Amino acid sequence: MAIERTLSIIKPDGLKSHVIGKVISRFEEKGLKPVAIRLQQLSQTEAEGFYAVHKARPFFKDLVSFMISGPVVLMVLEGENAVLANREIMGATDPKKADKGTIRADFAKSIDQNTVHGSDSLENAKNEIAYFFRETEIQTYSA
Ligand code: IDP
Repeated sequence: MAIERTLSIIKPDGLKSHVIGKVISRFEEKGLKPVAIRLQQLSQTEAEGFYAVHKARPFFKDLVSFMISGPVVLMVLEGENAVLANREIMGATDPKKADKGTIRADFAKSIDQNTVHGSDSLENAKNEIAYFFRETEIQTYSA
């Protein structure tokens, strides 16, 4: 089993519905350790850059507006197969299709306000972590 790091974001709806603690507990309970955490208001430029891969999609403008509608929690999660493990804990993009017990099924309102972001590959995780965190902001600690 490989120890990986992945980027997690608790989106503005997660802060407005006061589930930061519950979301982080889901990760910790499944062996994903937060090794960096920051609360941040993203600028439009930061949100557009982060979601640049979706630039041509019809929902891009609304996605960016939503992501800057309030602060987010940026986190680096570390653990065994962290990229896939995080995606499983998050659930499907559309909360209506997400399995029961996943973060999106339990806390998200809609596909465009779906509470969490998680990197979808190890390569993207590396780039997304570097987009928001310097290596010196990421800590290590054992169980
Ligand atoms: P993911 O967050 O599950 O990886 P992506 O396909 O990478 O899903 O899309 C990024 C984000 O864009 C989603 O989390 C969701 O908030 C938004 N999004 C994706 N597809 C749609 C859509 O069809 N309508 C509205 N928003 C969407």
